[in-house]
Amino acid sequence: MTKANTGSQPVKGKPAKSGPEEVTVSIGSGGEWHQTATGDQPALTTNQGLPISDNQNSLRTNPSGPTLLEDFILREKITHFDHERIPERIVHARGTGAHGFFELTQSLEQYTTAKVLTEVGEQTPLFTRISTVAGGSGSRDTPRDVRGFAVKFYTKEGNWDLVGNNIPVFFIQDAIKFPDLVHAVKMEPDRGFPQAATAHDTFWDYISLTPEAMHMVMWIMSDRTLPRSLRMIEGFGVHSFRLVNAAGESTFVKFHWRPKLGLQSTLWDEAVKIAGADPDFHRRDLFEAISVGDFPEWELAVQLFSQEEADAFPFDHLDSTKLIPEEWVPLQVIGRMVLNRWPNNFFAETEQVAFCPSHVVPGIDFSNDPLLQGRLFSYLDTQLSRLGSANFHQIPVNAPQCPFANHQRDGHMQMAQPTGRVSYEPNTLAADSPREHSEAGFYSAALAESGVKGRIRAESFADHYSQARQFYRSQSVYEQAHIASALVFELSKVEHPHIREAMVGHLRHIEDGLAQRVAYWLGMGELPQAPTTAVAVQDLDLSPALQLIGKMKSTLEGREVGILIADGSDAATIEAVKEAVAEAGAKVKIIAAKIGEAKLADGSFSKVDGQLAGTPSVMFDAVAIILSDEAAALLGKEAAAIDFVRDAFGHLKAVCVDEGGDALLKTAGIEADAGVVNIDCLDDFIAAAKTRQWAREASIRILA
Ligand code: HDD
Repeated sequence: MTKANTGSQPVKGKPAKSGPEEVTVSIGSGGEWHQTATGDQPALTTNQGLPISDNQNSLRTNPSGPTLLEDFILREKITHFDHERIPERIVHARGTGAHGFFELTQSLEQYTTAKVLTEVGEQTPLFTRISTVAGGSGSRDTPRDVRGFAVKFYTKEGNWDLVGNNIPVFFIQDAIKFPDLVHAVKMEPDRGFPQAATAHDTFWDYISLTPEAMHMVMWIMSDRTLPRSLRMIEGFGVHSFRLVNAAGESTFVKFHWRPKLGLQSTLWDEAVKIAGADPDFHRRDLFEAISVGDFPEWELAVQLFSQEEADAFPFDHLDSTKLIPEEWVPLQVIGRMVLNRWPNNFFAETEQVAFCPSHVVPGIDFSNDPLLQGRLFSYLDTQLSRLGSANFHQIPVNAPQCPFANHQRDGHMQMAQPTGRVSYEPNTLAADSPREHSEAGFYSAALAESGVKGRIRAESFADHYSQARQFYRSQSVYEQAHIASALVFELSKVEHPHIREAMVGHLRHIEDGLAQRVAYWLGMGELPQAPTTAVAVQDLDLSPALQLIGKMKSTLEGREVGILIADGSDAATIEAVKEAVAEAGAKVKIIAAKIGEAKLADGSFSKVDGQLAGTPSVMFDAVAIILSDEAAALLGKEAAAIDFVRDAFGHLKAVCVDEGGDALLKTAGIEADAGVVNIDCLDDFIAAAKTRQWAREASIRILA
């Protein structure tokens, strides 16, 4: 055995080596554990490769003496630790990423030369990072917020980054406004709060002075910003991009990601409670799905349109505060994305991945959207300060997976070791050095540009309300009510009455009924004046495709059902629910007040997956309550059990009960409705569990 320091004196000098090679664990003088490497294990070393004999005690002269500056091992370890953090992203700091692939199912050869969009059946590796926007990297997963949806395709022709959001429009029309928008939404600089929230004065002050944001305001106040799972959100490239074909002709394109599992959101109260119960709710969900091989999948769809078609739209296709309704330009599905591998290391990959909208491949080009044009600069710039080096493309998650070569050299943290004396082009001295490629190379779409230089906003960008109105009016009554409640919540947190009034003024252009609702609950006497508009607000045709409820799938796939049990619950009933739920494609968790096992009525035991207080019903899409009469009486006195059923009911979930479950519901004061199903009608429960009980909402919330 390796000599261990088991005595009261610290080891001084080298211990004598003896005995076979095996792991030795011993307690040192400070009471800490030492683990000594065997022949099979690598030695712990410094960054210079020096084996370390003691990783627990620093170098000192005697047991009560000072630590020596000479201790280079201590200094190296602490110095590295002190520098472990890099600046977090100014926005989108909290994100979750995974590897996967894109498979093209329909060629766009007619429109583009990009191989990733023309080679049907090819699988292009990719890395996707989904994020919240406002919160810091340590904030929670479920604030009301836009979700970033960034995909890096490692194509054969270089990296293509499609850096979008789960909302198809944006707050502002010109990138020069972005720093102000972000400063307004982030925590207020004098007080350092609120974290990950828009419900504060500076955000709404800025928004109230930015009428172009009103369309986006409708989206962010809708349940789109409260996703149930990252696997259940859409993604949008937002801007009009260009596809360029072999003849040099270009077509405008908008990119859409559509989740295979359909859209699904939580309710506000649910999202708030999830944040407390599991701040990593979305990250854990994605991690767990990928670990069990239930790979998240999205369709990639495109909207294609010509300049002539764009000219006929009643808005400007270069304005990122506008979308093109699916009913006008239908979506064509061209491929699918599957996320099938969790990163080996969060920091190395998810944190260091660097997306830039300027990363395109031949055949994909930009439009003159002034928001996009500014983004083309911003991302490269931010990566330089965030990752600290112009060589950030050498970090494995950022490196192209196709050959790449140029004459850029040196710089901070250079990893490559180019050989030879030539680092310039053209040259005559290195015949095999990289050259321009006239065929494979990237060409910008050949467009004629002319005009008078100036700080210009196109007149065609002037209509700020018509699409906001179209969005609001296209929603179901429940969704409209949620938008109104969200606005009331947010504006109720605003301390300055003039900001609230300005916002309600804007709402009047969207829908007077909405303005009235919000004004009422904000306790405003009279409706404030609507601001003057540069152009008349139009009544565009409604677009049902903008609804969230309309895009939810009636399914239990990818969902989870919680079964609340206790000692004495009926084994056969539990088994029947488990089977039916599993058959419908959902996961099941057994919840009880006591962790470990529950002894069932027939003497058998059921494993318990979650403790009641730590696994509230907000974690599930539907619940079953299966209890003996005694257990129901006991749990009737337990707040966590009452909350479990009240929240499930209040969050419009299907609830399946046996007699004991029914008794608990009664104790909780719940009046059963069509979504509360007796265990005898298990099929009805499964059908109800596949959706939310929207009709219930009017009985538990004021929707007017
Ligand atoms: Fe941005 C990050 C999406 C406008 C400047 N943005 C960032 C990320 C996403 C978006 C998904 C996170 C990428 C990741 O996971 O690392 N941003 C958008 C969308 C926009 C948009 C869809 C409008 C259509 N962004 C926008 C503008 C600017 C920026 C107008 C600046 C002029 N965005 C940034 C940034 C970030 C960023 C500061 C922060 C971290 C980063 O880039 O890598 O450069």
